[in-house]
Amino acid sequence: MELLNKSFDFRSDTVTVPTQEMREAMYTAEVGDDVLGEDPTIQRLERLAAEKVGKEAALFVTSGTQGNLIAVLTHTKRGDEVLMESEAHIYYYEVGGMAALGGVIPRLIPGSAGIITPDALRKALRVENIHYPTPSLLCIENTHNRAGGTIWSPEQVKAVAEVAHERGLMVHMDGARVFNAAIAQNCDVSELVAPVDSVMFCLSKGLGAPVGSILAGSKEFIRQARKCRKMLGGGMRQAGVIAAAGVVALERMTERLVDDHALAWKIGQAISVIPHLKVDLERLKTNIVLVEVDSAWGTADKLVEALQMAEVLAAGSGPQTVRFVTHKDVGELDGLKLVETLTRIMRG
Ligand code: TLP
Repeated sequence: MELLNKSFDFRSDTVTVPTQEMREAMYTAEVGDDVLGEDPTIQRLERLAAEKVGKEAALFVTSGTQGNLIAVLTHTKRGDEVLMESEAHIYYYEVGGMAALGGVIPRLIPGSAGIITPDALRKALRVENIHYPTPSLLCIENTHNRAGGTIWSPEQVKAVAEVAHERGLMVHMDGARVFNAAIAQNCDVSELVAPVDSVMFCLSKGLGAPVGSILAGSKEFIRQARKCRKMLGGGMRQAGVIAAAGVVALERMTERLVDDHALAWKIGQAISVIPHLKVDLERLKTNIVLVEVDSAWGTADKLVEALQMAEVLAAGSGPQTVRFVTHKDVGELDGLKLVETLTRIMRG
């Protein structure tokens, strides 16, 4: 698709482009062969990332999808059962990688706003029986994408992790937007991920880096994950040129996520009074605004197309759901343009 005007691009925070500071850091980055363990910029990023999330070690990976896949492959063996919420990104949007490449079977637990309760997890964990696959991993998602950027609190994470650990499962957090989750509830990201064995987070979403994600966990887990990344073709040689932007993302871009949340809230409130559109403001805690389109008016696709004609880009998230994501490359004026355009379309 030809990009009409990048200022009105609400499809995702993945569309953010690197800042000037990132570009300069990339230009001057010291590099080496990372497969041989010789890229100083990647080493710096991995140390910084591990420190930020309070884990022993971290690994720079190509994408969130690769980070999640490596976590599943490292924590499980073929035939194992992996538990997750029914609308989990790992299940919904990652091309079935865990089944195709890991040979594991997903077991879906219905959640509320993307959150699984300890009771629901207990019920899903069956008592050992010769007929059943062996459950070995629980994946949770914070923030939860398809639920609308909803957040797990540190207590909620701790409660399900305790149940999983009691039953001998490992716990992985798909924390693509975990810095959004932390800042939205004013807690430290390390507190939020302390109960989990591994966490993946993306540098290339709200934090604005052009490429890359981080997988963090214990030293031994990361040693195995590094080997797995190599197997998947993710050994990236002089990738310090992109890791340099990741360092800037972690040092400079986490605090500004509050601006994305404030803008999303403003947009959500304004949309909630437009005819034929509904927004669940209770759920709107971070940078994802989910909007339900009244079927009497039409479908989500119809609305996305009408917006596109007016140079506003959004994404469908279901037959009647449109998603608007705020990020560093959209501001108040873009939000205003979005709301005005929606008002005109729905009234027209
Ligand atoms: N999500 C993308 C699309 O894949 C839908 C988006 O635009 O929101 N976990 C979560 C929770 C994610 O939201 C995403 C990306 C990923 C993992 C995968 O990250 P990438 O795109 O880097 O592979």
